[in-house]
Amino acid sequence: MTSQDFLLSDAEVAQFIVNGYHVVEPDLAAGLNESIAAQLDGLESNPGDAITDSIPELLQVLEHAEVRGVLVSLLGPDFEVQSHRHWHCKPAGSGGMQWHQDGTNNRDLRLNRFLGLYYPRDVTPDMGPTVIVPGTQYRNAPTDRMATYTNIRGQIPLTVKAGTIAFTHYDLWHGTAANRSSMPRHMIKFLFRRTQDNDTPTWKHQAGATDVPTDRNNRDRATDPKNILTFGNPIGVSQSDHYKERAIRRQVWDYLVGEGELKAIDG
Ligand SMILES: O=C(O)CCC(=O)C(=O)O
Repeated sequence: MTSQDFLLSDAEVAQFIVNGYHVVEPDLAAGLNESIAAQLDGLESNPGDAITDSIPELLQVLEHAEVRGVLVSLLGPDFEVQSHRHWHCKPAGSGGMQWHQDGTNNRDLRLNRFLGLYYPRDVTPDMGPTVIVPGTQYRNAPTDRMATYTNIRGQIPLTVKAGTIAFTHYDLWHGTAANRSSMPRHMIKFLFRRTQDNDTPTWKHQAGATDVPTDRNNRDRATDPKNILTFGNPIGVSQSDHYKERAIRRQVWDYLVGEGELKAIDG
């Protein structure tokens, strides 16, 4: 199968715009996850960006057609795999990591950069899963304030099967739970970047996909992009916040389909 077979649907792109993440479990070569996990177990220090030189098999994950299908869908065919990548090892017994957004936030509606978090070993609830808060990607919060937040409604621990890759919007709020198990938890973080604006959708787009009636009776069960973009509310924000989010989502969608001008996010 090629990456074309794995392009996202309109509904999946809309879900990414609303929730800020998309999870895949590609059918990786037999033994690949086990081999990578064993090599990570054996590393004595963190090679930083050179993790793919230390473990070249990691490149097979990036080259998988399903991974490429997601990247082409969301960033276009000329997407770039950035040189920064990092092995996030949570040793057995290590503590959690506070809520944060990465780096200097993008605040960019072009959906031009996001993360791919690859887990070569099963992550159970006690192994220090990454915890994400869907729908927070358009909200800037001062990191020192965010760090004081505790249980945020709607948070999702990424308890995943070996070989899972979670693609997360660059500005999605996230943290890590403590590892209370006796196993190290491994995650390799990759960064991907758009290099070209879209002038046409780069996923499995159906013309007229958003020309459907608004369906207020099925808000939580929407399966078409228009109603997903309109009614999705992963963390149950209030009506006025939801109204603002909807406007942002429509701008992102219009940008991705190659129409519409981006306005200032806080306008
Ligand atoms: O180790 C993790 O689960 C998350 C790491 C993290 O928060 C980050 O890379 O910014």
